Amino acid sequence: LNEDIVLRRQETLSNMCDERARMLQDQFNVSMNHVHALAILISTFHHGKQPSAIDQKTFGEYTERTAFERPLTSGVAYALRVPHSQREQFETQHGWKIKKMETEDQTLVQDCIPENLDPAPVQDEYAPVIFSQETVSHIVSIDMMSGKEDRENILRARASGKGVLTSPFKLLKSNHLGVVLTFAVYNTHLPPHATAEQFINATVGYLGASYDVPSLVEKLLHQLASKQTIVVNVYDTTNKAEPINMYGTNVTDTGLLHISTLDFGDPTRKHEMHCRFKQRA
Ligand code: WA2
Repeated sequence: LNEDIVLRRQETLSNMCDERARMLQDQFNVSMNHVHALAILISTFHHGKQPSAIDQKTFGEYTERTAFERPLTSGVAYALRVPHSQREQFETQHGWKIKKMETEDQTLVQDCIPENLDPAPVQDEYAPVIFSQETVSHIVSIDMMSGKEDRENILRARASGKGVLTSPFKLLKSNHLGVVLTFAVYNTHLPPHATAEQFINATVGYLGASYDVPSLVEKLLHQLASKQTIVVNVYDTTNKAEPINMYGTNVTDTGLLHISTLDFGDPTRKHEMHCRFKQRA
C-alpha cells in the first residue's frame, strides 16, 4: 500500500515537472523564432535597402511593440560587424566611439554610462551595438566582441547560420545569471548547408536577445499557482560534472526528485529542470 502511494506521488511529480519543462521550452522556442525573424527583418530593411529603412527610433518602437512575441526575453539588440579598417569612418559617422565591455564584478554605476566607458582596444574587428530595444539601451555603442561569452556566441552564430546560446553569465546591469541568444545577419541569402567560410564571409552583423532567466522563469511558474506544491530548479548541464544553477535556490533535500530535460534549440547546450515536492509524504 505504501509502495502504491510512493508510486502515485512519483507520477504526480513527473507530470507536473514535465508540464512545466514543456511550457518553458515552448515559450523559449516561440521567442527564438521571433528573434530569428528580427534578424531577417534587419537583413531585408537595413542592409537590403538603400537608404536603410531602419534607424534606432524604428527599431526601438518595433521591438517594444512586438515584445509580446518574445516571451522570457528582457531585450533585443543589433550589433554591426565593423572591421578595424572602417572603425574611424564608423565612429565619425555615428558620432560616438566604440566602447569596451566593462566586466569587472564591482563596477560603479556611473562607469556603466556609455560616455564613461573606455574605448575598445584595437582589434581586427568589432561588433558595436547600433540598435536596441529600450530595455537594453545601456549596451548601445559597446563592442559585443569585447565580452567573452558574447564574443564566443557571435563567432559560433556566424559560422553556423543558426541561433546559438551562451552559457549562463551575469548580464550587464542585472544581478542575475542570464543567457544570450544570437543570430548572425548575412548580406546574401545563403542555403542552410552553406560552408562555415561562406557564412563568415557573408556576415554583416549580429541580432541578439538576452534572457534574465531567474525573473522570467519565476514569472512563468507563478502563472501556474503550483508554488506551494513543488520546488523547481533549472540547470545548465552542458558540463555534466559542474551543473550551473540558473533558477531556484540550492537544495540538499533527499526526497523524491524528478528531472525533465529541456531543449532550448542549441544542441551544444544541455539544460534540465529538477522538481521536488515541498512537503515530505
Ligand atoms: N545583451 C544584453 N545584456 C548583456 C549582453 C547582451 N548581449 N551581454 C552582456 N549583457 C547584440 O549577440 C549580439 C547581446 C548581444 C547581441
